[in-house]
Amino acid sequence: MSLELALSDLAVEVAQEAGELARRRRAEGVHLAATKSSIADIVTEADREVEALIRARLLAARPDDGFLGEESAPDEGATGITWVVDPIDGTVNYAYGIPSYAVSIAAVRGSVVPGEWEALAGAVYGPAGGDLFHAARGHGAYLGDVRLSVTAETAAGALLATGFGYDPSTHDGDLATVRRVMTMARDLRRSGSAALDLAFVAAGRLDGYFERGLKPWDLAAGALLVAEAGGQVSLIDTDSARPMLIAGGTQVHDRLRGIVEEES
Ligand code: LIP
Repeated sequence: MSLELALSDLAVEVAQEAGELARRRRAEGVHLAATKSSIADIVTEADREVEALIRARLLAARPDDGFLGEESAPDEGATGITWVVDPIDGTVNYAYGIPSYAVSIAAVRGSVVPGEWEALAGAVYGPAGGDLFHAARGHGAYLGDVRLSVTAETAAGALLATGFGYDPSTHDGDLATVRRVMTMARDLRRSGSAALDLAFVAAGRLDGYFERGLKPWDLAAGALLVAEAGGQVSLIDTDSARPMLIAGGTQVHDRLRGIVEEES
C-alpha cells in the first residue's frame, strides 16, 4: 500500500472515532471552555477533548510525525510529515446545536504553510450527517466509496459558499467581496464550516467557495479533497493578514479569482 493510502486510512479511522465522540458530547450538552481572538471566537471543552483523542491516536500509530492542531501546542516531529487537525470545524454551529460541523484531519509533507506544503491525505467527517469525505494524493477523492468530481460551470450561475471571520471589523470588506462575486452566482450559502464547504465543492454540492482568513487546519483536508476531485484551489493575498482561499472547478475558480483580484 502507498504511503498516501496508508495515511488516508489512518485519517479516516481516527476521524470517525473522533467524530462520534464529538457527537456524543454534543448530545450530553456543550460547555464553553474559553474565547480566543475575540468574544465570538470560542472553544468548547469538546474541542479540546476531541483534539486530545485525535493527537493520541495519530501519534500512537506514527509517533515521530509532527502535529499542528487548532487547540494544542504544535510539534514539529521528525519524519517531515505533519498532521494538520481541526477537531471540530464549525465550532459556533456545534455550540448552538446546528448540525453543520466536521472533524478535519490532514497529513502534509514539508512546510506547514498552506500553499507550500505537499498534502498527502485527508479526511473530513461530519458526524451529524454521517458524511465521510476522504482523499489520498494521486488516488482521487471519495464520499464513502463513491468517487467525487467537481462541477463545471452552469448557465444559471454558480452556487457559491463563503464565510466571515470572528473580527467584526473585517465584515464590511468581506461583504463588499460578496456583492462583487454575486454577479457570477445563482445563490450563496454560508455553512459555518470551511472543511464542509470544501468537501461539498469536491462532491459537486457547491460549484465554488471563497473565504478570507482561514487557518491551516480549516482548509488542509478540504483543499486536498477539491484537488483530488479535479478542482482548483488558490490562496491569494498571501502577504496580507487574511489571505483569500478560492476553490472550485477550473472555470468557476478562474472567474472567482478574477473578480476577487480586481478589488485587490
Ligand atoms: C470556522 C471556519 C468557517 C469560518 C469561521 C471559522 P472554526 O472555523 O470553518 O468557515 O467562517 O469563521 O473560522 O473556528 O469553527 O474551527
